[in-house]
Amino acid sequence: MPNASTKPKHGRRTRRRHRDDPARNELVSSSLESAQQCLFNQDYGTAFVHYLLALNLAPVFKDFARDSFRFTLFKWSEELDSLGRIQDLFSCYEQALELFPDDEVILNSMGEHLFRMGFRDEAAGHFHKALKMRPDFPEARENFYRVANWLVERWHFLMLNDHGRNRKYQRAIDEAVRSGRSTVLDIGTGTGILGMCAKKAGAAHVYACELSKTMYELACEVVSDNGLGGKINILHMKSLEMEVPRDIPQRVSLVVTETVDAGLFGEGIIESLIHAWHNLLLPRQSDDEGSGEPSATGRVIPAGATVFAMAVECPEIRRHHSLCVASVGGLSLAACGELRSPVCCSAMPDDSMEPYTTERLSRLPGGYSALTQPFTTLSIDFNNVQELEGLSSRPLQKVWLPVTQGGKLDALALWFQLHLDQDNSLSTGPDEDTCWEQAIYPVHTSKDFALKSGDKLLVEVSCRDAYLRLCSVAVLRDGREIRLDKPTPDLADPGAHQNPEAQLCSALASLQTDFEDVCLLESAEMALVNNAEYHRSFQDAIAQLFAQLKSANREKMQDSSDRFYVLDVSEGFSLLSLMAASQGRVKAYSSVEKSKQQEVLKRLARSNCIPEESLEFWLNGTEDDQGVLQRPSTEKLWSAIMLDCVETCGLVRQKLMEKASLARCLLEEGGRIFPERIVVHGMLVESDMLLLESAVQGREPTLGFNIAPFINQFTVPVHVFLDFSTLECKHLSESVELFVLDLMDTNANYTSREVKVKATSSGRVTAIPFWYQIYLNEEICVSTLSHNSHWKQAAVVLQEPLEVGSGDWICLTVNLHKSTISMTARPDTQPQNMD
Ligand code: 44T
Repeated sequence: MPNASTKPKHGRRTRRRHRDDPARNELVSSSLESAQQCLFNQDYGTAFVHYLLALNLAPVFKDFARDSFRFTLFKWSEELDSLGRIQDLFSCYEQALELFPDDEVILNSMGEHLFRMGFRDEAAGHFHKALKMRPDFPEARENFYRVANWLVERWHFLMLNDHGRNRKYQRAIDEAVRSGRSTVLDIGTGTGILGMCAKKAGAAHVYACELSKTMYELACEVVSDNGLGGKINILHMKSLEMEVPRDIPQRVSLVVTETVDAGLFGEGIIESLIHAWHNLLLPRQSDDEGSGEPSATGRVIPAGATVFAMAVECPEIRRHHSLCVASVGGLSLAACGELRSPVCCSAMPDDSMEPYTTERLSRLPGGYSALTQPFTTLSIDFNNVQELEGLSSRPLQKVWLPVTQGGKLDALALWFQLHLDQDNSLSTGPDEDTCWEQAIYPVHTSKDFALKSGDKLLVEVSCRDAYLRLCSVAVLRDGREIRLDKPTPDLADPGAHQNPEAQLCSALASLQTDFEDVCLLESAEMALVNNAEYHRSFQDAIAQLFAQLKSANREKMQDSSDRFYVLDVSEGFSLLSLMAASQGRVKAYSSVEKSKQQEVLKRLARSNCIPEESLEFWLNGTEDDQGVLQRPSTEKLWSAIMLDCVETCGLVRQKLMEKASLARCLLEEGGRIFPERIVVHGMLVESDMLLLESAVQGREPTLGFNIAPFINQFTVPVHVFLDFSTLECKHLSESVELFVLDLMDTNANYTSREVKVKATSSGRVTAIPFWYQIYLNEEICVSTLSHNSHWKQAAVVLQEPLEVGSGDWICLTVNLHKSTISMTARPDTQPQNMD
């Protein structure tokens, strides 16, 4: 650590004395010299210490030594990283930033380390600061774009753009403040909007709390820009940690909050409100009852909620959460045990499982059908603390729902109405014109089971560990009960329900045996396993490659010990190595890391008669990333390497091209990389929806407050996880080829390309959705846009919409920088002769 006493204090006198101090000057120059010598000898640790000493003693040399200092820091931190000395690595960066607090390169690099260690928020803060220091710093910009979605989640834009919602909150707050509630706490203030509404309505004291550091800083900026700086006291903390009088001087008469997620309770509103009623709010009933003075009592906006749910059939949900295919790529999956997503709401909650996921039902490709009427699952009064406290101890509620339409029971969907006060409420229902998603509780039943009209579905509703849990338990059909919480509903014992104890024992037993066999896959991995077309394409491409290699090496293949070596470096679960192994005389290496998933592959190998030694796990025992791409053994090279090139979110994987270059060097003669080429396609569209999700729109202030310029700093140019097939938009062109990435020949690659696109309708180009044709070889191609793909699409959202008339030509500049695609669009002024 730099010694504080060696730092120049203040004033000119001190500095002059330093400059004139010969012993000190001597030390500085000898330290700088030693630093350079150590650098030359590649002794980065010692060089770093010398630089720290010299530059702390003589800051005048900082500019002169900046580049060498950075170089030393990066080299030394690489070494510390590879030695696993993470604490030391970060303390070096901290010392470096004490010396160079505004150095964008150091900030960005520290952000990258933080990111790799999983500290996303902190990483993002560093990228953001680096970018503020130098807005044209491309590395920091790309890093920032990758993390901006976590820092400021995209729904903030949707909520601020939802004028109906904003106005209703404003009216409810106005009314409460006008009726005398003049001390207000905004829990989870986000951009500060509800707190500002309270102040504007005339509240005497407004406090706000926010747990996210980025949102807290944003709220502070917004509030002070709106002239409310000293008037709203914003705290960077979770409401549960707040105390009177330590954090706020007095109890408040009004709490306003919108800490609700699609499942209502997922943001912890129940716990927050119980805590608020006990610690932060005035009691609901004043001691002096009947005085008619409301300011002595406490109240919450929203006052309460009513929760609804219904059973749905939805193939899109099904293929993301359950196994829907019996075989893929020539492999029978009969022996794989139970494969399903971790989203599961069982009677016995488990940490590894999320009870629900969220979707906008109206936007799911293929749609959905309601199998029951919506039913009221729960009503809750946020102004009644006893009710809030009683929620988790409420007995399990059993609801028998008449099935109104036959179909597969894929999920229960849940939404709610939020009663802000008596007059204002919001609905998050699937038929509403809102930005809200619904909570989806997938049902993992056997493949062939379907509900029939006239059945009765038994749903159990409970509220445990802060989540609302919905569990489809049984179906009553023709007087017989079919259990759904067992693997094969048809085998259910109709008498079991008569004895609750016996029922519990059998439920426990079935759960225990189940878990032995259950292997969890993320929903995108599940959709990939269900994608028969993807596996068929790989199967065919591998078979063609082996046939080519065999005919090229006829003599070699006569040697019965000779085999093809295949490496699958897919991220997450993948069946590709097993498919390759099933083609015989192959040694296939899989990068699947999780032991449960490896067991599934081994089990499938046995059941598909693939010799055990044909499949190996590549990453077993290798700790670092460097080990991922190597030769199979010193004397062997790969016949095929399968690269996972596109992320589920619709972006090209980071470092794909670097990986491809490395992979090419590890191929035997005639060996291939799969895929060999990726063609990016896109289309011009006009989509207001994409704009609403990307930035606060319009020049009008939000409820009279200036918020947009602050939150819009977190706008990113590429929107991910898009479902292009259900995006509300107007197509303004045909789909066009935008870019080609050649993985077999990097020399063929370029980093920028101009593409001319003809508008087929007139409108405003607001976005360019894009997707990929992944060529495994010349003929076989997989599209990330296909309806059964596990991939979503991405879209470039233009900063400024571009007006086009039908027949106009638009010139797109497409850039690829370190696997990141960016695009700009401008009217093409050159006359076209190919019209
Ligand atoms: N998402 C809705 C959730 N917080 C909305 O840090 C609807 C999602 C959504 N702060 C699509 C559409 C929509 N103390 O900034 C967050 C959070 C903060 C707290 C202090 C606490 N106890 C909490 C709890 C949360 O509150 C803010 C809002 S929470 C979520 C709101 C448009 N996808």
